[in-house]
Amino acid sequence: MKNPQLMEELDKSMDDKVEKTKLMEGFLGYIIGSTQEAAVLPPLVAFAVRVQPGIWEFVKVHSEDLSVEEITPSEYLKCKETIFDEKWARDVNSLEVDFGAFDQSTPLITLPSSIGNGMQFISRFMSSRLNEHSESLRPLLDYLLKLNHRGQKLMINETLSTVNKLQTALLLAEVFVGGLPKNTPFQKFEHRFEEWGLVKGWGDTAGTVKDSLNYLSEVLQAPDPVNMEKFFARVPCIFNIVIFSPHGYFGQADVLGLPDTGGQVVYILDQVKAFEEELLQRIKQQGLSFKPRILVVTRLIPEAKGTKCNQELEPILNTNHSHILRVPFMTGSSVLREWVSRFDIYPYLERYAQDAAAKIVDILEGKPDLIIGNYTDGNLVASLVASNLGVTQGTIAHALEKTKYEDSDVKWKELDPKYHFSCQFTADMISMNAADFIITSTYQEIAGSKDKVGQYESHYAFTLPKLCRFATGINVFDPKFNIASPGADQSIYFPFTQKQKRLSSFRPAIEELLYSKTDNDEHMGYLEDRNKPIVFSMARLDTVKNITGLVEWYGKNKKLRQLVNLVVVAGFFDASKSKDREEISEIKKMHSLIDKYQMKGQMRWIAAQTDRARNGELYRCIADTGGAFVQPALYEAFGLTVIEAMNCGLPTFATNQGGPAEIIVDGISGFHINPTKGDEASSKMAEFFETCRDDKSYWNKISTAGLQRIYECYTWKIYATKVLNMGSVYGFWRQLIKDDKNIKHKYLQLFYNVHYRNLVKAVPLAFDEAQQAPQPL
Ligand code: UDP
Ligand code: LCN
Repeated sequence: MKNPQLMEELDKSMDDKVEKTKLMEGFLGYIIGSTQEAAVLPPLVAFAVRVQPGIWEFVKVHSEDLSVEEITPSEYLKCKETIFDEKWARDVNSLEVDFGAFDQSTPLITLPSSIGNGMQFISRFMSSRLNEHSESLRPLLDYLLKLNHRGQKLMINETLSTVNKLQTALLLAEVFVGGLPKNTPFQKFEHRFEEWGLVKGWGDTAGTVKDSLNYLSEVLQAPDPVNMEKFFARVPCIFNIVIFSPHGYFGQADVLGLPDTGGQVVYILDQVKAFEEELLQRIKQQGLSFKPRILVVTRLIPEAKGTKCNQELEPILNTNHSHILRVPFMTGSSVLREWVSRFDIYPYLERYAQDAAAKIVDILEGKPDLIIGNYTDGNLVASLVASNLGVTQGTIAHALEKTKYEDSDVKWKELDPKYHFSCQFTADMISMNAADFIITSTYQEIAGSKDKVGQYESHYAFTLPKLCRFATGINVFDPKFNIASPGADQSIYFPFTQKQKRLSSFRPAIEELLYSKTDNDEHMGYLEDRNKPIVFSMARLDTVKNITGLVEWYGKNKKLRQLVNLVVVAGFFDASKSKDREEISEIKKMHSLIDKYQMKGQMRWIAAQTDRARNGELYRCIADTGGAFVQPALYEAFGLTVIEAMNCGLPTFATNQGGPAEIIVDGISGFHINPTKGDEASSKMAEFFETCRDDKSYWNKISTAGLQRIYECYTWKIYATKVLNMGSVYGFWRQLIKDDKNIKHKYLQLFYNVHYRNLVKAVPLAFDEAQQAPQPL
């Protein structure tokens, strides 16, 4: 039973309203109100109570005497499993995994409000670790002694073999550079530095060198988190970054809107640009002349549908040192030629990780310094490669599928033929636990909100009956969690009011796209009254994106239909041309809704749009009509379209399920809508447009507040600084806890080998029509 059912039952069982209010105001009411889920096994009921974000209590209540007993997460999960598979639940030898057992010496955050600030917490903890006794500083010295790039020593050389020697050298050097003009180039005093055992990497001028020396001196004297963070932001330890994103069509043009190809691609391309800029700036400031390299490693798809996904190496536009590297999926000795759904990708990943690692080392002429994974497949591959090469690893979920589909864990068996969640959730567990740090876009992604469980939080204790019970999957209080929100490319998504920057060359095409009266491959339906504002939405045609939901809400709401037109950009119109199961069913649903609600004349359906620059102008043209953007998803992990629309000054209504709830402050910088309450959502929109009709300034007020929110919280510059600092801090942290890390690593390897590999064997291989069915690997 989920909380709403529980409340309903409570309602039914208590007629007396006063009694009920009394109960709900008391402690028992608080517990029931905070219960997320209850496993009902008469005469027992087991409750999973979420006291605060991240804090759970599990209790068992006996319905006869109302005795309450605290139980462990494992015991709670067993109660839940009993409903699905009693035999397995009772079997003492059922597979139970407790990753928490390996983190005994890892400090955990304790305050829910600090969740997601892992780096600051780690800096504090590292300071106290380095403060413990006279030998505690040795690991920092060892780390610095090993620092090099492609064999060239950095910061210190081997003559500084003790902490005392290092401290003396720093003291001498600091006094020396203090006497130089601030802008004296490092080359001018490089020889002098070498006499003290100090080499390149401290800075490009006397001024920056002095600051770096000082940060380390302070840390060695009495480690403190502020200087620790400042010092690690200066350490030259990241030059080459590898970013994995195997699934979908990863490209720079003609790919957006294709199946499995959306925000993740946009995010990574923008991220790479921001990383490269930040790396160039840092390397210069460090006084070094190395060139950074960034490789985005994806899948090579020979049948590329007119995209460049069949090209092995492609330079990334607007960068000088970054490339897309495409590595094919192999089946035996042949290359898989066709796109394969992200849900069916698992049999290819192990071999892919090996092939990709070899290519990467070849291209970079060595190991990368940081590996970042994206989504389940990219994170698993990143874990395999990072563990193989011994490199710091970060992961990004973009979306955790478990949260998108209700009860997809306990009902995994039902869903497995279609989604292979057994592989996906197990792979997620492996990479979350293997990662040195986890990058998230919002707090809610980790720990939800007061009333809603976070995506990662839902992986704390969960079970896949008959397969594996995760007594501790991942703990959101683990300091590996960090929030670094993405931005939107502001050269593309800028306010509609910046008239001189507007891309007027796109106008005729956009005019055609929105208003022409004919149907073709790119658009269908038409807008009879072009004086009405436009309600606009754009997304992949996935079930969770709920574009069909929005069409239905609009279709049903007469008032809204009178006030505005509807334009949606999503997928395409011919179901027989899609190979994506969800897309096929959504295409069919879309056609039937348009017929059912007779929407011709009021609604325009436009096929997926791949030109980002034109899309930017499209958002602005919608703003010109006095319209709004609607993001109606049943669940949205972050929601890049939300920040794109807001960047263009378009008032935005977005789902309250997931990231958008945090991006938008309801009623101020936009509006929240509840995707499960369509009538309420469409009324809220109608109300907005009525108010705008009566008060011309209201639309501008919301538009301006949306922009303000973006500039304060969602930019790529803030992101790149944070994430590169994470790479540096966690790179040292993993050395500091290497013994514990090794033990967990061995366990993860075992789990991968004996459990995960077996699950993968059950996933059928996709094979091309032109090819023979390939043999299993
Ligand atoms: N997008 C696009 N054309 C489409 C559909 C989507 O260009 O037909 C872009 C959209 O502008 C955004 C990204 O794809 O940049 C979708 O990201 P979001 O985070 O909204 O959702 P995701 O697809 O990642 O789940
Ligand atoms: C995947 C999603 O589903 C979106 O919510 C995100 O905005 C996108 O990735 C980028 O992180």
